Amino acid sequence: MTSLPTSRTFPDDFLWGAATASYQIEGGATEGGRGPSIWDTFSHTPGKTLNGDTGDVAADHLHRMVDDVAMMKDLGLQAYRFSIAWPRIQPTGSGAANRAGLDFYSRLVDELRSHDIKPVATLYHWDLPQALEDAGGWPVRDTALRFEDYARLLATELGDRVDTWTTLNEPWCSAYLGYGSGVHAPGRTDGADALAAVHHLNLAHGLAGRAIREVVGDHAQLSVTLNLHVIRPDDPQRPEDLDAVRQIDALANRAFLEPMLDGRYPADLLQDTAALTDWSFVQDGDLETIAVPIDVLGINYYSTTRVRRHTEGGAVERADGHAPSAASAWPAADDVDFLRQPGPYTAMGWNIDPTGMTELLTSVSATYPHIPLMVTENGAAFVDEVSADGRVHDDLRVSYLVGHIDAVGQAREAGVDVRGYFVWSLMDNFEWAYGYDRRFGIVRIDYETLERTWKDSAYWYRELVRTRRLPSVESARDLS
Ligand code: IFM
Repeated sequence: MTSLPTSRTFPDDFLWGAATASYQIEGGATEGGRGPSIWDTFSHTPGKTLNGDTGDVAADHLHRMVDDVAMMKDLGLQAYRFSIAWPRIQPTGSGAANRAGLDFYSRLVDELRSHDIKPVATLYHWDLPQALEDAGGWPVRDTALRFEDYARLLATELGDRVDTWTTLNEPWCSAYLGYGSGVHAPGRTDGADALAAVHHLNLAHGLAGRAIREVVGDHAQLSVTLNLHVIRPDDPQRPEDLDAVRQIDALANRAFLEPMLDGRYPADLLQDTAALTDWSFVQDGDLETIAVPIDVLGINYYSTTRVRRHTEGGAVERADGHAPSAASAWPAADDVDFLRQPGPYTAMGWNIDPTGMTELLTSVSATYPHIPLMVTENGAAFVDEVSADGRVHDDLRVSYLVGHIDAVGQAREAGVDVRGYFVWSLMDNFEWAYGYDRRFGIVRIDYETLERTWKDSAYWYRELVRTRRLPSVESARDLS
């Protein structure tokens, strides 16, 4: 367990929040005119999720929203990052808005604001309307154009009641896990499609960002959230391994950062993937659109990635887990080994390394010093147990948070402009292909009764937000 000194403090204007996503918590999958999304189809397909779990009920947030917001207030949250289910707003992904869907998010935003909690809305956290997937999904351009319409509808309805508009959450996952390895919905496995999806997600970000700006002007912040990878060479002296780092960095990080922030695709990315695609889906003007100015860049960080160039015959090593290192997700990178790294590990099998957080924030800020950063997700799944005293003593999660939030503090000390931190997640939820088996929440959900129980990490987080000083791991058990 990490027992760090508790001297780390954060300034008053540093924003503390918690994050969730629509399909992971809402439930009510067929209510209020919501259409099916790719995750409904995928999770209802036998063998796709652990135990056949689906988001049909999830944490039932759709029906418990008012109480959940009251709980956020009790936690002292200053901001809440949620996502909007596209198929609640446009059941088939295009056309007029569904009033019941708009009303739900409108009530959520008002409820948050009445409790003085800033709404941070993500437009797309993976629940693509199934009708758009049937028409080709993210590998086709039209999906990005439909996303622009959807963004405009929401900006018009919720406008400046939302503090920050985030276009996409982790387009890496949508493209490479959805269309490359197929471990996420829609479960397709074609490297060329995955790369076309990368571009159309980038384009969707640009089109939606421009539409939001047109509607809300400067009355809200514009953002996007990327799960950037901290990639380490197996042998820092081996040129082949350094080149593998370069290649994976291009696919994982620069494929999104450069078009969005520099208005270009990396030349090495185009070369590395030339056998799969000529990138002719990039049309004139796309890159200017994608480079819509943003106010803040959201960064999600969980663990690090270690790679080795696989030069001769012999066994190829593949690390466990679907993200961030499932090798089959990476187009044109069959000769890159993703190595299991030194522990300790979370219940996802992901290595715990807070130094990666500092390294990531520092390196992004060195390349893009003018863009403020926000940690929009960080947290860990562990096997939680309810103790005889009725509490969940999740020391491992508290320890993870202490290490990583301290690492954010170190980046700030080094001059990085990080403006806030959102823990993933407010509550246990549907962890995609892992169903309800992996618990990331600081609040426990009993999936039988849907009762919410604060874990020690929730009390600990409330104390952090209240005092702006990192409480020790040991103190968490005594907080109430
Ligand atoms: O649960 C996910 C979330 O939806 C996106 N970022 C990573 C989390 C943990 O896997």
